Amino acid sequence: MAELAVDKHVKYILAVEKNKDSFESVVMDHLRMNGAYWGLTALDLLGKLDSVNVDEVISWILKCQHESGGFSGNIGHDPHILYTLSAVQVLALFNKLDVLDIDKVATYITGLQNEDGSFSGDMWGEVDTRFSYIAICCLSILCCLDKINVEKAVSYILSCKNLDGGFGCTPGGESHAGQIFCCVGALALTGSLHYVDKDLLGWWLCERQVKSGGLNGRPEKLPDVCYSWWVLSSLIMIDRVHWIDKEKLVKFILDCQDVENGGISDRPDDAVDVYHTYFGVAGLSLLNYPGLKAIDPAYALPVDVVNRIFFSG
Ligand code: GRG
Ligand code: ZN
Repeated sequence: MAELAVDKHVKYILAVEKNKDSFESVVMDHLRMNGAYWGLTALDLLGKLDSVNVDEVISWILKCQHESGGFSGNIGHDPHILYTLSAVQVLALFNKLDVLDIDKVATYITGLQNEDGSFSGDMWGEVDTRFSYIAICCLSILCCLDKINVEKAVSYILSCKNLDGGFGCTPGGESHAGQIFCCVGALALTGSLHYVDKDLLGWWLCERQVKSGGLNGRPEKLPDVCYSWWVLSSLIMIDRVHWIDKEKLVKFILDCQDVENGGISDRPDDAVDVYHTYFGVAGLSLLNYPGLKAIDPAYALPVDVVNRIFFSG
């Protein structure tokens, strides 16, 4: 079986980060904050975070913060909860959470909770269980979960649970692996996993594995490397990861590498991007692939980073 081309992937990620005129950088301009989280977390899992200029990254992140406390995807754009989590995660990676005015960030997030416990993504109001996860994950990293109504947040998430055991983006929304990660992650971080029927959900999730070994995001869809994260992390959180064939999944992810130029794609022979490179590496980390740092399935951060946040000082 092919091996993980660690050095090639490191080179690829560093090149995308540097080459701001590349096609990928241009199309990702408005969500550079997410890109920074994907690329830098992948580098950390690969053991190469020290090849990055920390001060440059931190000063750029701070330029993306708004008066409201929220962060935008790039300088001069509007703040959104999506980018706020990425900014906080990247600061956590570098052990630089102390540059933040924590109350200010927490106030921004708290202000996005609605009466029914759900969260909007920004001032325009779109509601989605993705934003519930993000709010809970971000506040938990900042040790401020007590600033929101956790009970209502949990009950909103539970109202998005379907008869098949999965979760959707709003009540009645179709089960989708990405939304399941968000809901299970939020329930895990709030100590509420007992509300999940683990066997029923575990069954739905393990049925996502197709013949090639890859995972899809819902029935009848094509496999995609990013579901190695969304599905696998959920299975781990509900303790049912032994229900899939791990070896076949490792092979599927490794088959999606560009072994010459680095990077990982969604499916074998497709074009690589940083997003799938991150989720491929993160998936392999969840599968205990040798040489990679372990990643926490709920925080989506390296385990040593999570331990540093909660068990140091
Ligand atoms: C910290 C890891 C982390 C995440 C932050 C943004 C977010 C929280 C979660 C997103 C969850 C989500 C909805 C992921 C799914 C993304 C995806 C691949 C969507 C594609 O959906 P379709 O329907 O594709 O276009 P399929 O695969 O169903 O054909
Ligand atoms: Zn994908």
